[in-house]
Amino acid sequence: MSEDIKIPDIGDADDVEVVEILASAGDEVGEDDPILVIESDKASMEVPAGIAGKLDSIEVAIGDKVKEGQVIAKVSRAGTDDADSEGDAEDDAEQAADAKADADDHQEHDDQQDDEDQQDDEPDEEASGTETVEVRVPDIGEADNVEVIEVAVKAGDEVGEDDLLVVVESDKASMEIPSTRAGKVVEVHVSEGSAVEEGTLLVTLEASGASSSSAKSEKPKQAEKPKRSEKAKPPEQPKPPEKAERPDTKAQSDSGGAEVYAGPAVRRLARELGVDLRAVTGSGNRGRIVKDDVKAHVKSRLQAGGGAGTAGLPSIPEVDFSKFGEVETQALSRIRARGAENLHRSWLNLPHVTQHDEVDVTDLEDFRASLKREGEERGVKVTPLAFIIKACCHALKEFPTFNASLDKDAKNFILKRYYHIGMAVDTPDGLVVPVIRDADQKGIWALSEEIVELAEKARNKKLGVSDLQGGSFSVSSLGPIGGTGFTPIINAPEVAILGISRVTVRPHWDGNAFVPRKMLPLSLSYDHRAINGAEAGRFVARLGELLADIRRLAL
Ligand code: CAO
Repeated sequence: MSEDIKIPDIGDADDVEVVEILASAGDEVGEDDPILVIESDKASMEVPAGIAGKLDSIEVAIGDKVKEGQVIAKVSRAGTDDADSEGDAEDDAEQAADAKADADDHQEHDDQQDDEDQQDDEPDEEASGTETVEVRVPDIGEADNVEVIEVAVKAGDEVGEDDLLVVVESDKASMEIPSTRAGKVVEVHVSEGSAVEEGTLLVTLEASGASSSSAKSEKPKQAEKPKRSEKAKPPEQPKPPEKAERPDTKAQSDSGGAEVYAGPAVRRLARELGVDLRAVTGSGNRGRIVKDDVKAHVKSRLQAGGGAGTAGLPSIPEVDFSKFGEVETQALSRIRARGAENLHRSWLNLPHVTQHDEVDVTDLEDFRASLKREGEERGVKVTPLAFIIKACCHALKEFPTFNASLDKDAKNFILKRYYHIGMAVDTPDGLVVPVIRDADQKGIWALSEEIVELAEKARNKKLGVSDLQGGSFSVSSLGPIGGTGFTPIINAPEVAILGISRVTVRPHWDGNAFVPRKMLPLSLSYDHRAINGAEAGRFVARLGELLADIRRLAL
């Protein structure tokens, strides 16, 4: 049986706006899970389910005006039968009676408080000149320990009546604390992150238009008299929802001045993600920032990739190089620009480590030389690369996590049962990485043919999309060019790449004498989230064994 979720006691407000809906029909909710966010001109508040169970329906829409007791959703209580429901109904009735009694008590108390305030405030109305006014945390209705999340003023600032001074936030609500008088800020007593409670001194003001020179003595719940004259709650308290129409929002940040219009859940999300809400464009009602805006902001900053200053990185200063000599501006080719984006993304997202080693390929090179005549007859040039790719396939079968990707949350390996090896090719337009499919099933002749074929296609811009997709591991050979080692960047979402440098002849101690051996430098870069150092060391050592004695490739 469905039960109603209702708007709880929200102070003396009777018409507040639904600004965000956080759950939908079918959702399983816990007692404390927020269902929606309501907001008045001064405060926003998450409304929790209050009943754990499955939501049957949401009865309000964004923009609706709601008041205490209004049904906002229907829920089927988790793990109850009808008998329980009856019991619950009785409990509810009792609770409702208690709540009403509480509310009456509060009203009485509030009325008394108002009378006191009225008296306290009377001398102020007669005053003229300047007066020192202390603005304190008002009755915040729930938690006695809330956090200051924004300080909108500093000493020396001139503020108007109702200008925002400080925003405080608890687990469930954020509240703007405005200045109750126009004047000059003498001292700010809190900073962002300060824990405060009812009565904590926030700001001292030199208020204009009053003559008393001594600091106004403050009692908790007493501050300056507002313009309103009707009797209700102590007027100095920033109100919980009071009226639905939201006038100009002045949630200014301490350093900016740009307006921030967002609820507690959004502010919390922004803080968790390190997002400055002043930079976020709100898509909600009247420009209110909603969670999706924060997420879209983060996404666009990440997608900006190479853009200066992204993701909180310090930006590289723009320099006018023409001050130092003649310059020419040349656009990056499309391939180079796309490559730059991919490389940057991989470099930023994957913790790269590179394992260097040297492999004795003397026997491999002798064997390769022996194939020269046959190769000429076949019209195929055999380079070390074909053997290296073959050896990689063997090693990848023995070390499956190298032929894998991590899933989005880096919680699972996606192990690939195919061995499609990407091969970095240097072209005049930039680097491309065509893929040799099922390289493990191909012999040295077939691999050699395909290496030449793909390199030619790459240089003649003849590669199709399918030639560039599906790689599970990559090899980047700078052997023909030179070098003793380098740090290749992983072709994400792959988790490893093997860099090859130039073979050189080196003296090797064979136990009796130094003998000349051909040594091939290997540089394996790996994603340290997926692969640890010992595994990388073993993988490279195994590659060394296979390349040092290529008969093992036949085993
Ligand atoms: N050490 C010494 N000589 C080597 C060698 C090595 N590790 N690897 C290849 N060579 C030799 C070849 O045997 C060949 O010599 P011969 O003509 O005398 O037989 C010569 O160098 C040229 O080889 P190649 O370039 O024609 O063929 P390849 O199979 O070695 O490489 C390809 C093909 C496409 C990978 C390569 O041409 C290429 O573009 N490499 C650049 C890749 C790159 O830019 N990587 C950096 C990316 S950043 O991570």
